Amino acid sequence: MPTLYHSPNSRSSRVIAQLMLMGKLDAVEVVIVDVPRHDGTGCRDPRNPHPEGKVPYLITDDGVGIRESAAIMIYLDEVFDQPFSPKLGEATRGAYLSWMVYSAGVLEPVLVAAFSGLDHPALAETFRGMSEVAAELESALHTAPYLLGHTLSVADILMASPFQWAPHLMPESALIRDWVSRVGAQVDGDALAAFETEGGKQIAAKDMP
Ligand SMILES: N[C@@H](CCC(=O)N[C@@H](CS)C(=O)NCC(=O)O)C(=O)O
Repeated sequence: MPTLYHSPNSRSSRVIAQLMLMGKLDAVEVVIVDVPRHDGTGCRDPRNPHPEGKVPYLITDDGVGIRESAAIMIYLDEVFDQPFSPKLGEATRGAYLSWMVYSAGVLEPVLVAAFSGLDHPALAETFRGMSEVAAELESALHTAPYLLGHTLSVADILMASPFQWAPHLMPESALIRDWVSRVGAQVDGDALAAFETEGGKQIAAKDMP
């Protein structure tokens, strides 16, 4: 069974959301770990094997460590027969891969620059900015409810997640706002909240195996 290192209300929460959507939360061992938080709480957890103590981190059945949310989400979707991604050879496979890599390679740095107030020509030259991100999302969403068309994919779960956690970073766009709500509504919010609360309690009590 793969092992997922997860900290509640963090970037690994989107992997938990994916597992819940797939009905596979029980097929992965989830280890709750602490991480340092921006507000100064939390700390690096010695039990987390991620080379920098980050989450998410996945150890496969073969003992291989996978880092980066996009890689972990692609891997888990594939391990469980791709319920939320186009199969090899399907027309939307390329768009799916584009969104998964765009999330880590463009969206994340652009969001970090935006909320940190960083403005440097090299950042704009390399990644562009929030207006280009908004234009990219809108061009996919103006004809369909999800990024790949009429069905939810892992790309929606990953790309929408920063805006679910930080709605103030969401571009001013009804198309994007409605898509973020639509994606959020697919996940059982109560079950996810209960899971996160339980994980938070374990960390608070340091009641971790
Ligand atoms: N690009 C990575 C980012 C991982 C990341 O920065 N995770 C945060 C949690 S939201 C973390 O573990 N922070 C603890 C630290 O930086 O030590 C991914 O998406 O997997």
